[in-house]
Amino acid sequence: MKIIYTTILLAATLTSCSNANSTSEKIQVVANQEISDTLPPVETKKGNADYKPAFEGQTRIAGVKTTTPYEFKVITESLNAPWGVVELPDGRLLITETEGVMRIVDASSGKVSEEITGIPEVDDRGQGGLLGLTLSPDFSNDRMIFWAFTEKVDKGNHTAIAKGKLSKDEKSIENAQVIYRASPTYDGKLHYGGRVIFDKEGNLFVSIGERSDKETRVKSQDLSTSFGKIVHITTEGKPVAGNPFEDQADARPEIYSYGHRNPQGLAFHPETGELWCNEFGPRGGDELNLIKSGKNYGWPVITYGIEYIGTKIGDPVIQQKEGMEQPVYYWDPVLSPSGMTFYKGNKIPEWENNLFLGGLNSNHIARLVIEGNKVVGEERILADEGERFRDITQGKNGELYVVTQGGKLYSIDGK
Ligand SMILES: [Ca+2]
Repeated sequence: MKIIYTTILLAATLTSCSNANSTSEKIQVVANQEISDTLPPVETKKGNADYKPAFEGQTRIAGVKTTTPYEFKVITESLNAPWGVVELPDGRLLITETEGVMRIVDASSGKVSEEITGIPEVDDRGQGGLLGLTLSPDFSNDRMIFWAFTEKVDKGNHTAIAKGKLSKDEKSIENAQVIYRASPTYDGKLHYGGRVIFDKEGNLFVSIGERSDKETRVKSQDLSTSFGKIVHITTEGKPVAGNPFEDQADARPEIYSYGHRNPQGLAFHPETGELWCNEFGPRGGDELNLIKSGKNYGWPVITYGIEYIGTKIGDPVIQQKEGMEQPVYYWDPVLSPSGMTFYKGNKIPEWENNLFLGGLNSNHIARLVIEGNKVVGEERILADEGERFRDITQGKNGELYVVTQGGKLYSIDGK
């Protein structure tokens, strides 16, 4: 095996006290001077379960190391529990904060806007609140924003999708409307899912969690509820024509795939156009899945994880079953994956079409090299920052933007 030399250079430290929004800015440059294609897996800790993967390379794939020099910096650290980030057409960033606030950040100055008003109230207890967001494909003209949130109602709450227009002065959301509500309502504080993205036809995919409890998790297999599902809806919140269960009497017609636990990451592969999804598993069972119409992703019948208290899951305890999809990749110990994006910039050629997933508990960003719908390499990025990485998106100039639970917004780019 070749030897890897990693150098982290502190390239610049800029501090300004003249502006209330400015922060001490550090730019770190990462340069790896030698390459190797046969590194050991990045995960070295013992797994929680001793289950065997369904195929070679389904977990603990060979490590890889980026050789192109790249840099990262903190744009601001004054956000409050951000959950979703998207780039506006002019390069600024629109960010949700879980307590129910959206703000715009100027990536070049680090300036954070006042809170944007007009957003319907959210239930931000536990894992709830204002969650993922996406812009209308025609945002430059219609200024429409779509977002996921936890809506409080009598006797509980549910994941909901709303839309509204960003006012010309950017101070408010106009005519906010809830277009979709996951069903049924449940009195809990966990597992909402909450990512929303547009497909090429202008419809929305939404990830919805199974609300965590033993009595709700089985609903992931029940097509009459939206728990543990990926749903496919129009911008009016209606089921998309051609959805797989539209003709099944006891099934919700918006369902696209089922058997999910708490899916928080959705992204389309830039080359194949296929939909990928990550989900929080139980202890030792985080998954990356390739989503196909009408398929069953197995929770809670099959899983590579165990209960947090250490007991096994399932009766019988199985990890594979006919008619249930295997994850493309799984993690044990877990990553706690949230937002994710495929890289399609040009400054770091070796990252082309790689998948970047924000890890919360793992305190790093996972970079996955994917070939032929299989993971062939894994690297940990920004692992020394000690952050819980919540969402990651790509700007039009190729830079990655990442928000953390602790309130930071990073940019990552080639030198
Ligand atoms: Ca699964």
